[in-house]
Amino acid sequence: GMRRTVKFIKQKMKLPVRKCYHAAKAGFFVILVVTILTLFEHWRGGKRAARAMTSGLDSEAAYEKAILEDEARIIPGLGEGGVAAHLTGEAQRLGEESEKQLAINVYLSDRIAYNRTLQDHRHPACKRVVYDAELPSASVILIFHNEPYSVVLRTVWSVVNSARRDNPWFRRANYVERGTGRTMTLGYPGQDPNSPFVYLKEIILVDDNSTLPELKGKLSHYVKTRLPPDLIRIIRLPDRVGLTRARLAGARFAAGDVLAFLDSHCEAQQDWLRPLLQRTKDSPHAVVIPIIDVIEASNFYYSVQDPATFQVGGFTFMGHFTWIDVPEREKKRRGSDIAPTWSPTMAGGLFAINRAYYWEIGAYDEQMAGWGGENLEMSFRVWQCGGTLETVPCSRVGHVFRSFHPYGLPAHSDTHGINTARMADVWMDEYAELFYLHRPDLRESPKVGDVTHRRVLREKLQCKSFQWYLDNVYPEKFVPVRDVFGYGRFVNNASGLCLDTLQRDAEASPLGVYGCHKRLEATQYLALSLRGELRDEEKCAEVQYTRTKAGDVDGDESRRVLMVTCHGKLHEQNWRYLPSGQLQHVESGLCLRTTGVSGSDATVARCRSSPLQLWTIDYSERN
Ligand code: LR7
Ligand code: MN
Repeated sequence: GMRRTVKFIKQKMKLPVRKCYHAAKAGFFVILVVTILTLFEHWRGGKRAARAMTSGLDSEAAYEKAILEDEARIIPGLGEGGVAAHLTGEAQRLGEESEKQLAINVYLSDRIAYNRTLQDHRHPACKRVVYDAELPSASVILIFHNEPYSVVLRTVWSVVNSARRDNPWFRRANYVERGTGRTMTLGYPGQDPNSPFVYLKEIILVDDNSTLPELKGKLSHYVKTRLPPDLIRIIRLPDRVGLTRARLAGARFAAGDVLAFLDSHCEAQQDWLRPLLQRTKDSPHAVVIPIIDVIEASNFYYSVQDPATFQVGGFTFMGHFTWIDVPEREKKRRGSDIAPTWSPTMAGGLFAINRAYYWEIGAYDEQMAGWGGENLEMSFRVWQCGGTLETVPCSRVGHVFRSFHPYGLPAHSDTHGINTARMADVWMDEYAELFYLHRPDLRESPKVGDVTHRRVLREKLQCKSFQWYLDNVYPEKFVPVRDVFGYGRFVNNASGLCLDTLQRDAEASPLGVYGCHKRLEATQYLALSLRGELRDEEKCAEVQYTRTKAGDVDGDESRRVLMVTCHGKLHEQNWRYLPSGQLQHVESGLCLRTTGVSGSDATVARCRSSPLQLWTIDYSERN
């Protein structure tokens, strides 16, 4: 150290030893000071950088300012109670503009209170239901990709407000436990009785890699400063994974006894959670669905026609979810208008399930990307593997139905088709063919990927067949290879043309004829049902006619045949196949014919022996 330095100075500067000591000391002092100053600067700079990185004071202030501006925009009372909200003049125009772009009137949404109240639309009998004081805890999971900011917040607020302990409807709750007679405090086991919330463990927001900036720091800041502490968690996914995997991410994170999923453009009605929790407690293998009400995308009207009637889920072999009326047999079985009602399928976005059961029954097929398919997959799986799917009528949640996807989906990939093919390959057995009839391009396609692990799951859970599902869960479903006298192509003897829906999908479109396809295809896949309908999956051929005073069919030539949604009551949708090969419309007595021109409409006319009236059904014909 010092000694060597002194020696060095002595040699270089040729100074006496004592002076060298002084010089060395001074030098060390300078170096020390400089070092301290440098370290201090470094520390300050580091602090500054760290602050910038964690979106420090500056941006927090900017978020706060932006949120205050948002709040100033809200028009008190607008849309309150769930009534339709309207703006006028320029504001109305801007609203319509935003709806054209985003499928929701976002301009209007930004001006409706995020925590607006809703009128109670529940069936009156729901108010008299007594629930257990102690129920499972719920993790409510909301997933979003580029959803409108104010719409997401309204969803969150409705969940928060419906779980507040000071809500009057909780006062009617059962403080004396059924069975034991113990006096209970509302909540889930282990919950702090002083918590302002009951049954709600957490709300998990899963951001499926949104790109809208307001859904990032500003949303986090809003949650931190305006919503109750320690209740809401935001998971930011580093990649866009699609809705199935976004829900999986939320579920992996959740700690509640029950997972309750919602889309991020919903408003929950009061006391929507308890009926769902009670049912999953009573029947842990029940996957439960609220009644899904319509919130209108253009004016946020929370619309309910009749609280006593609601629909349950059906499906088409094309792989789409449909709404169907509650079947008569089910109305008898459930026993009451507000009892849990079996549903053959679910729409997919709004449901609750016991968390352990969710994993046990196979969660989701994590190879489903984008949008679509997961809803029918889960529906069939739950039923075939021993669970039930039930609408719980005392739970109602509104959902904004949009006319298009405002967000982009993975480029050029038809995720609905691919996901549905994956579903069909695992769950539909031989009926998968009815899907591939609509999507021959996906048959054996590499796009669909490997489904072995899902087949293993099906094996492991010893799930029942799709045939069992059709026979027992959804016997009303028209199955075009089962409930028929004959099905396939209806080939005209004279012209060789086939009956064809000509891809006219609108209600009451005329049925036509077209050159027969080599392979059976969806537009030429028609059936003569055992009850006597000439139909495809959803629509039945019908003839509209009048009679003269004498009882004859008025002007009996060349009436068009229209494809109208089957009503199951026959009447003008009733046909019979005569031994001659003619197809006779029963009520009018007229026979189906064609002029023999490809692409023309099929018609009915007085029955006569003409090969233009003779038809061969080219697949099966039962006797
Ligand atoms: O890549 C995506 N990542 C996402 O996180 C795409 C979407 N999402 C989010 C999106 O922000 C939204 O919150 O996923 C949620 C559902 O997407 P929507 O609202 O565009 O779907 P949808 O309401 O049109 O479609 C219905 O069918 C879908 C099939 O995959 C899902 O199951 C939806 O949840 C489902 N919605 C409902 O069940 C609500 C009732 C509608 C009906 C009928
Ligand atoms: Mn939706």
